[in-house]
Amino acid sequence: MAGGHMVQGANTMDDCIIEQNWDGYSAEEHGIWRTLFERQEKVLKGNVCQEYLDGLDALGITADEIPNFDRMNEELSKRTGWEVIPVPGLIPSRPFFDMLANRKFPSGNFIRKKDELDYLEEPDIFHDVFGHVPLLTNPAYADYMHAYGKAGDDAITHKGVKYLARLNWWTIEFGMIIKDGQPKIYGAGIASSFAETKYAASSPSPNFIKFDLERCLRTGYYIDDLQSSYFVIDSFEKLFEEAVERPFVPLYEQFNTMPDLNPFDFVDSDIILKKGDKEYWKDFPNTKTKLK
Ligand code: HBI
Ligand code: FE
Repeated sequence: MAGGHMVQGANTMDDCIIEQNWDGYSAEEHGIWRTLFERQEKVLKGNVCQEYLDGLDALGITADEIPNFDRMNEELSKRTGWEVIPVPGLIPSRPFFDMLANRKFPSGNFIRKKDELDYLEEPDIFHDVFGHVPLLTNPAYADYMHAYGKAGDDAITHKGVKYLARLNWWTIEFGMIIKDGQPKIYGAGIASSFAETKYAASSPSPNFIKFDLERCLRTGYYIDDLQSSYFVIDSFEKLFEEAVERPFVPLYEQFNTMPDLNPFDFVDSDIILKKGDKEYWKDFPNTKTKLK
């Protein structure tokens, strides 16, 4: 998730970490979790990758209540060494990357209000835990997230955060994976969003383009609307291999001298898996924000 205000002035991991205070959640807040969970469970069925569902199961994440991080981490750390750490919201890039580089996933400890079920600025516990955490039980995806975090330090030093944020967007947030010839959901921004799940799963509008690392590093995105294109990986193992097989810094230096790409117009190197009819985007640019 991007957008929203950062935790001001925090620069080390410890500055950003707070208590989850699980006992402090009200019945109403557990009720909002249940509403969101049951709504997503219905629309994700048949449209999300099996690895995601296996993760929900493995961690005992259900509609019944907001997950308790200590309990969830006992199982998660046994499987892939990851643990979920409560933070108050978006945190600055440096502690964000440092946490991922230490297999710590920062999750908001708050849940959205009833009147903001469908869009909120800051990643809340439903976006972070329901969206991101289940796949951290999958070893290949967990290794990818770790490699992604470790790339952060160089990105900050070499003006590459903009590119890493795009890679985050097109994989961790809005990535799709091919299963039996069909694109299935794995990105947290889709899995935790009612509208985007239905749209990615069944709208004729979006393009589906084969994942390519350089294409994703160079392709900007809009934070305030559904995607016009999705990038589709073959497997989490291949995504991890692409992320670690060569250094990113030379790519940042090369891309800094080249124009950004956008998610609407194809480029020659694109392997198009499915060309959308762009119906949803016919009056582009209908977005209020600029390409990031
Ligand atoms: N902070 N809590 C939180 N969650 C995020 O996903 C996050 C963040 N800070 C920075 C950030 N993401 C992005 O800038 C990175 O993806 C580059
Ligand atoms: Fe997110």
